[in-house]
Amino acid sequence: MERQEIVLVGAPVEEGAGRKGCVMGPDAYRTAGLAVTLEALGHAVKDLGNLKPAQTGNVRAPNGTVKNFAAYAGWTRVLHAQAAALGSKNVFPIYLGGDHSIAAGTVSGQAKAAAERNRPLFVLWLDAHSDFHTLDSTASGNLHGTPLAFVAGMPGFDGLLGQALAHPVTPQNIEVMGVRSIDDPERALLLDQGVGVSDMRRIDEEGIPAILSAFLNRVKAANGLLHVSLDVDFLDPEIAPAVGTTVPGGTTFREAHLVMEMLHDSGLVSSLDLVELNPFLDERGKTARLMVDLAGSLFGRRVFDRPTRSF
Ligand code: NNH
Ligand code: MN
Ligand code: MN
Ligand code: MN
Repeated sequence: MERQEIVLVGAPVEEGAGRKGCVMGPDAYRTAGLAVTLEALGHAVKDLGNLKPAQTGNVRAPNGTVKNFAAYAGWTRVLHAQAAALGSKNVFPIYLGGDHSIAAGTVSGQAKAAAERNRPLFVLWLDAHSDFHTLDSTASGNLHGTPLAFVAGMPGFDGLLGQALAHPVTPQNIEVMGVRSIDDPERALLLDQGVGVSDMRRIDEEGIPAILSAFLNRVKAANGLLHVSLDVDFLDPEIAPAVGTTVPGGTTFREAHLVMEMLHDSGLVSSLDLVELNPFLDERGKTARLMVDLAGSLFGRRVFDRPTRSF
């Protein structure tokens, strides 16, 4: 990968998660050395600091189950505008969450910018969960369980931006990888919409390379841009405890790095979310450091800078 102009955007959001702490996420990535790690790989890094949510005077929750809907709308609006602006420039944005609800704004904004460049946006959603609830189907009311349905254009979300989503991501251009917890209404909707899902069993049986290269080939053939949304709980809780929704049986250290290394080599990734880090639950910063390390692999860290042979 040639030298990239990387822009860091802090989104200290915790209202979408069921427990507090993700508000500290952006600063934990800074403390863990995200910028210096990327600079050491030869990239330029600019940190825009942390955003604040847009004011949403008269936004009302669509039902009594969803929690903190006005905050979700305020963050989605500011992040959508920021991502649409950054997506039209020759920079690589990294959105520092914050819980996964930030992706409603980041992905929809990147999709708008991609549409304006006549490029389809593909999304790789690395997560223990599929986050494909609508505002009607969520039982927990935790809005971090809904952003992927919003960006895929599912109905009922118009209150978020105050208007219908003009540039949804085509559901068939989404791959959800690493899942091991899907609620029944999500499962039905994912199947109905043709979203690609590689659950942990499929990863066990087929391995990361086969699954990921098939997806990347599709992105390349379509001349697409690729947004990667990395939820901490994609990783096994043994190596990444700092998340409020741990699910056993996640990806290993090497599986996760291999995903990032393959993504780097593809040259197709154009934006990234790092989400759900809850530093309050971390063990001496190990999860924050792992997330930074994974970003390092995405931006070109490798053992050899040229092919090796074994004999
Ligand atoms: N599906 C569950 C819900 O909607 C869990 C979502 N939690 C996540 N998603 N951490 O990544 O409440
Ligand atoms: Mn998630
Ligand atoms: Mn447009
Ligand atoms: Mn998750």
